[in-house]
Amino acid sequence: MRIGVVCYPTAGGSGVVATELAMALADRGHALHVLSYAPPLRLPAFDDRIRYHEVEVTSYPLFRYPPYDAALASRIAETAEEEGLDVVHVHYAIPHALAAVLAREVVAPRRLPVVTTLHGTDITIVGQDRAYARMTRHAIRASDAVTSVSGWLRAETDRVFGPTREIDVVPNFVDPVRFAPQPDRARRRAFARPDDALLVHVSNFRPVKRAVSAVEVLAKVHAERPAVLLMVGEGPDRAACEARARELGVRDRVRFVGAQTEVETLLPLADLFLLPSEFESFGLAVLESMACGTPAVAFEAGGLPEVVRDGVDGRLLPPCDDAAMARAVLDLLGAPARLRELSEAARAGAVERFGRDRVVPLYEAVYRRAVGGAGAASPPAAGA
Ligand code: GMT
Repeated sequence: MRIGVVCYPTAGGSGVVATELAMALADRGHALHVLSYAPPLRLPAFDDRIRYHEVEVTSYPLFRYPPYDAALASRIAETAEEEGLDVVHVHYAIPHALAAVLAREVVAPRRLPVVTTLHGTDITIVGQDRAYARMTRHAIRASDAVTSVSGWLRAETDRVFGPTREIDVVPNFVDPVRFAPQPDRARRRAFARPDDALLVHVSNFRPVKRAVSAVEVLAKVHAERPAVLLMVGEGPDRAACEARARELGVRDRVRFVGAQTEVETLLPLADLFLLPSEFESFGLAVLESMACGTPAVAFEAGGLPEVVRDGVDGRLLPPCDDAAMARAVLDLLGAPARLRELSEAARAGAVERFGRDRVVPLYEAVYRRAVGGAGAASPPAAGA
């Protein structure tokens, strides 16, 4: 198939899933066209199976807000016509789904089925904002097929917008070859001494991630045994994390390495992954860590219980209980055999349940159905 992929280029999970999916689909023989306003973080620069189409937004003194949605819709329509797209798959509802639905209308009578994947904050935070809610609901209904990354997110979509239509759950996935345990732990010495425990946190440091709590947990752990926290990523709360580390006297124990394109080289070095998010619709960073044999300690919130099985391949604690998280980390660090069991189960579970060869065909099935013409949900009732 000739598949258009629309996503954000930044370090957020939706852009990462979109890019990983594009690479996996190219490996399976499809022709891929990625549309965004900048090259997505993990998009390979030299891969002629995946063409990148930049969305250019022209500014004009009249515009206080340059109309990205219109520019994106134009680019989708143009790419569909020039490249003969069979389907366009948009990641993150706002404004991508709306732009794709508009492009579909523009290219008619040529068919352009729209597949929308809901990732999380497009429903749980931004999509619920009064400014966007009605249009988000409309775009979901008008898409030819809709997927969500967890059962929890599907239920949340129904709760927020009312049951709008059928939504398929297609979970996040991981490439088990790139994301794998590294028996050679020599690189770990760049961050931690042999007697240090090494904890890792990867996120975009948005408030929902509660990244400062990772520093709090590190401080509590380090008070009882030497530990280092590796902070990977960039975002609004990064400076607050650094300030808190200084206040708690553990600044030299927290290593900030910024946004990294190859997190698979860092994740296997750690003993545990800390994810103190208030909630996650899925938790892609956790899955990637598990595939590397680094189990996660997180909260029982959102879709995380669909990824981490408490006591089997990680730990899930009561939401926002940082003290419980620190206790769980100390317990595991103090029981190396138990930690090893969790690590092995995390790797095995990630590969068996969320390996890319298991999940990517589910997207292909959704495309086939959309192309086959199952069609969008019936138009919303007046006033909906
Ligand atoms: O929170 C982020 O990292 C951004 C957000 C996004 O859509 O870019 O991530 C969401 O999508 C990921 C991929 O599907 C999920 O694994 C994350 O759990 C989800 N984030 C939240 O729900 C907070």
